[in-house]
Amino acid sequence: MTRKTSHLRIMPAASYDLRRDVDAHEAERAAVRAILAAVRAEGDAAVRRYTAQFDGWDGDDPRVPPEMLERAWREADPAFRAALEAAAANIRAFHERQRRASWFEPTATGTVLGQLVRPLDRVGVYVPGGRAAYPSTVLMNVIPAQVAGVREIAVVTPPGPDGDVHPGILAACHLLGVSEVYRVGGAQAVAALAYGTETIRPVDKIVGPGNVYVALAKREVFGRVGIDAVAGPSEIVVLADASADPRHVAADLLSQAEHDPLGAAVLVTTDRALAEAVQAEVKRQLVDLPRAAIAREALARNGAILLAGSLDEAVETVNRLAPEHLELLVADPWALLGRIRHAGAVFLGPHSPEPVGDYFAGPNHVLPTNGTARFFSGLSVHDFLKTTNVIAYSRADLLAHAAHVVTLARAEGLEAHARAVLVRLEETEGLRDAD
Ligand code: HSO
Ligand code: ZN
Repeated sequence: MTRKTSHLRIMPAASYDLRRDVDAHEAERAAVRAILAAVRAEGDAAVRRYTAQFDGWDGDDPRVPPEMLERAWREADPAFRAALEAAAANIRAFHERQRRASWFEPTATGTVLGQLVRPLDRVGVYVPGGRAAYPSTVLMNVIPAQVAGVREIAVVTPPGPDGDVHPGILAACHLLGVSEVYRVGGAQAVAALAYGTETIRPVDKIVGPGNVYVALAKREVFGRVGIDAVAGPSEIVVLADASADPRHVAADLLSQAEHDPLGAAVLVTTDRALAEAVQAEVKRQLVDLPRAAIAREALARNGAILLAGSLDEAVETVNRLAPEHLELLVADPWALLGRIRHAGAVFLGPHSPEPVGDYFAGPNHVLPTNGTARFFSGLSVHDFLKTTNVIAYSRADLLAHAAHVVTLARAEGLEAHARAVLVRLEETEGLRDAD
């Protein structure tokens, strides 16, 4: 509307930043707090009221009946079913590699130390509806939980006005054997999962993307339950040299720009000719793109072509941006990989367009956005595991190290701690003088 231009601006690398403000949502935060409090106090009745208000459905049972799940699978296009099955197999195989085993380390002096690795008991997966209703999100959130060994997985997703749910989402649930699916969305879904209602039992952790209300609600309930990293709009940074095909670069930039008007798509290059060719190519490819309006807005707001003076500057820029997705479309991508410090996922070479990772290759597509790849990782099996420390001290070690423990306890003024050790020494003949 106001921004008709499909021009990606060419600018110096140093003048661009990917980070978008995440804390400016005071009005939404107040609304979310009210919803959380109401669901906590009133349970199902409040969930139903908000579902009627926000989704236009006033059904009395939020559970998706088993027949609905089965029908979604049966009536799905066979090609879609086959693609889902193949993708699920790849995603499962990749995540199997991430399993961690409990470990126990016996020492020569008879002590055993270790860690028990255990799955969470019960997890809730939020699957958005509307413009971002993606069956692939079901695969990417549910499969790592299943591989971790989580026994109970509840999916929540907003209904349409008839109480219907996106059939592709239901088909994906059916394929994965998820039978606990609720037609509830927004902050009320997060509240139900965190606090529980008469119908929805509370979970230990809530994962999955969502709009600003969902994201704020997850932050509010964090601590009572676990949450995954709060995902923002999708981002792609392409680092390309003269060897890159401008049509590939443009197509890949648009692949993430079409997600969301707040998405970001950035080319970093040392090659001015490539920069100009990509600029022209993006314009050309936008012409018949069904979601051109969204992509144009994303490019106008957060799109850029960054010219770097050297490959070093290009690499530094990428690390500064810490993008969710990074493509290395350069002559020797493997030579650059060792210098990449911050990115959610890296795609190497001309045959790795980002959507291959979104859907199919196996790695997770739930990745850190908004610069958080500096300290967060993509969703993985580890997000559904936790550890319990194990200490089985031997008599010999207790005797040998008692003095140190007692010293540290007394240094903190904690005499009862000291005595818990000393009482055992007293039981051991001839060791009184140890203290
Ligand atoms: N690129 C998105 C994930 C996605 N793409 C789902 C297509 N469907 C965020 O990484
Ligand atoms: Zn995508």
